[in-house]
Amino acid sequence: MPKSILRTCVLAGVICFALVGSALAEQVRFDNHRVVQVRVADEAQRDLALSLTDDLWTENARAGTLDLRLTPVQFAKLAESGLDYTVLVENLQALIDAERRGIGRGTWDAYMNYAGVLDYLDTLVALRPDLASLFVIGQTIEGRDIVGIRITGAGTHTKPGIYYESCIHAREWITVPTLLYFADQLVRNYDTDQQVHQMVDRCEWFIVPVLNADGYVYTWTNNRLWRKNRRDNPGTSCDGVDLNRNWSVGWGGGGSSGDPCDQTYRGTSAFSEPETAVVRDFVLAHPNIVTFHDIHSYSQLLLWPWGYTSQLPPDQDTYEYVGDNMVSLIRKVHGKIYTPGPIYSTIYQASGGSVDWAYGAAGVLSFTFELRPSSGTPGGFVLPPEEILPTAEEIYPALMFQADYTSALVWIDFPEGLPLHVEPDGSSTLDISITPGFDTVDVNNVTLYVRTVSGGEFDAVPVTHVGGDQFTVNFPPRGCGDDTEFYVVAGTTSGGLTYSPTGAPDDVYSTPVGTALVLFSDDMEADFGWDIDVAGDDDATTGMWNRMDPQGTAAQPEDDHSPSGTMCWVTDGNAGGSLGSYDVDNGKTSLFSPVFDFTQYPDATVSYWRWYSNDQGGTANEDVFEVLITNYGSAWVPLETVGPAGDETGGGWYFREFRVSDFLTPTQFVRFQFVASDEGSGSIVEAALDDFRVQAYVCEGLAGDVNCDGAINGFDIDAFVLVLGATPPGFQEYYDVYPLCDHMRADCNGDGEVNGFDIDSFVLLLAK
Ligand code: 0X9
Ligand code: ZN
Repeated sequence: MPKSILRTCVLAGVICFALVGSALAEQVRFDNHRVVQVRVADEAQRDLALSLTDDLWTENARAGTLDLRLTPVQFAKLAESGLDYTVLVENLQALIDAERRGIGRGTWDAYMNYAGVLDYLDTLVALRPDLASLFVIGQTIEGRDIVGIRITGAGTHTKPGIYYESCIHAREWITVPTLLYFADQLVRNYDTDQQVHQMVDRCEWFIVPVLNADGYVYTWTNNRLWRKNRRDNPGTSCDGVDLNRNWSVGWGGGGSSGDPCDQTYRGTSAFSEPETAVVRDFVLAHPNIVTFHDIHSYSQLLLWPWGYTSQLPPDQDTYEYVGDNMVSLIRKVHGKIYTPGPIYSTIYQASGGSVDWAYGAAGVLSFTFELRPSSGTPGGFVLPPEEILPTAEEIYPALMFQADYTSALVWIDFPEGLPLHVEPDGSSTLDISITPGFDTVDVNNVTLYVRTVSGGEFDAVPVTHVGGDQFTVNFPPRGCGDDTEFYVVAGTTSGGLTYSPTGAPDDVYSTPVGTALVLFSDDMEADFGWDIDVAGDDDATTGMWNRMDPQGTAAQPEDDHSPSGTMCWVTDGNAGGSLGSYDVDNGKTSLFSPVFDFTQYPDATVSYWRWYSNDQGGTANEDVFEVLITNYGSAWVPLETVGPAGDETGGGWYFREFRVSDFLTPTQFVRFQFVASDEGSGSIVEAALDDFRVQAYVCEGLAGDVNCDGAINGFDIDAFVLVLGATPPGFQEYYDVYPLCDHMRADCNGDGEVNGFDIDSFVLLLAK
């Protein structure tokens, strides 16, 4: 439909209904209605509480609380019921009156009525007609257009589609500006925010801020607390169908009602209502849609299927991963805590809901939010306008993360991890795996971008396809001393791009350049100052750490790890008469490394080979093996926790390496601790440690070997002269002859610069 026609009919509709509303209807008032929180101990108390009201506001299934709206008469009954309750709001009407006032004149300072929402969508389209356009998903039961905004940037390849709707429940006003703000950010920040730019190019965004348009208008004109649509149910004076009980998956089940007077009336059949039917048709007509969101208020929850059954969804692990990330992103913005979980167990059973349909029938990942405030907070749906902007701000990064995760064109991973250092001579490789997401990789179009000086230009290095999902690339020779910053870009077969890290080039990976210098290497054949039970709180009764040639059992290694030698640290290396003879029992045993001074080596890494077995015996896979680090005297920080379950809890030597500064700012007293413990009874716990090593990455020691042949001698003179005569900062004349070497090797006096002051030191080095 051309925009002008759409606009006229929408406006005509709004004016028409607004006039009818104000001419005919008295605003429903809520004078002296209370909002109360009731604590219920069991089903019977829950039923009793629900019988007192026809307006359940929300429920905290885990805490056993219900927020209810009560008329003065209903409240008197509650007071007599014997139920335990707290009054949250004494006079709801006063809150509603305050809500209408707004706090200023800014866009997000007050709630917008339906006409205001449509105007705002127009504003966004006018701002960036190249990115945004309006679409009509269908008509409401009263004939209003349900309007959405479609946003997408450059690129004509088939893009992953991301669908959002809010205000399926009319009174949940905060959901409207939350989605409008989200659309606003995508449109307005396209030119200035790398992440927005990439995501807007990558995806096709469909945002429907007011799905229940009739109901929303009605909350402005007639009844602030209207929830359902405006269906005129035949044979009754009760209007409306709960649009979040009208979808086909689980339709008619528990947590929905067949009574038209009920707030959760499901309608006469699944998709009996035009508002749900048109969304169904829209989603099915856009098979590129990969994720679906239905935004509600309130209770500060992040929910996923199922709502109709207590069973966990097949993708529970993915949901938990994405959900945990989303709630931690939300918390970072204004400190608000949202609880993640499946609908059924987190709020209550709700059958025939939108996200169950999106997941169960359309087959896309679906989420539903319950926005601010948390349950038990005065106001509930009537959220003060001061909280509009903070709510919108905290939801934004969570939605971006979710969209990024679910719309990945390809997945870029580093099977060997990210490098903890890069050699200056160009010998360090980066292994990359690229697996299909919405799209597949163009194997000839993968690039490593790398630079040594922060803020400088990136060099593009083509990445080699090894075969299958595997790729590899060498870091080009780097000037020693500065960190290398890098990111990877993978082109896809249909012309998209995927970045790692996602926010590149604003965000980059960073790693020191230098040659590995072993500061400490211990194959455990001799005692280099390890201690056990330093704090004196070990309480294991058997299986304490000792250093020996282990005697093999089904849970303990027969051989240490080192190629030569026989010894390692092990939680009692004796075998004994049975598997459980010398394993860790009844408590913990702790092993402490020597103390290291890292003040000169802020980039130092630690590595070790470890063995852990907890998967045999009575309570298998319940204990953990912990590795911790401290600046002596401060708290211990976890470096890694092995187990309780996983691939590495059944014995076997595994290698781990960490950069110390990723965990703490190193001082001269850094120490490591290895703790094996046995919590339950009956489990077999064994741990071992070998080949512990601390490395730093340095440029010294190489000075003078300017031709990089591994020796300092007369053959370095030509190279040295060449560096001194070359043009900084690139020293190209030198690299033309020694492409894999490092001009900083001519910094013989170690002052960080290459110049005539190095000549004396160079001569001294040659004379050594
Ligand atoms: O009852 C509902 O529909 C939702 N709570 S609300 O207070 N916003 O009404 C919770 C149900 C979860 N959502 C879906 N089943 N889609
Ligand atoms: Zn809702």
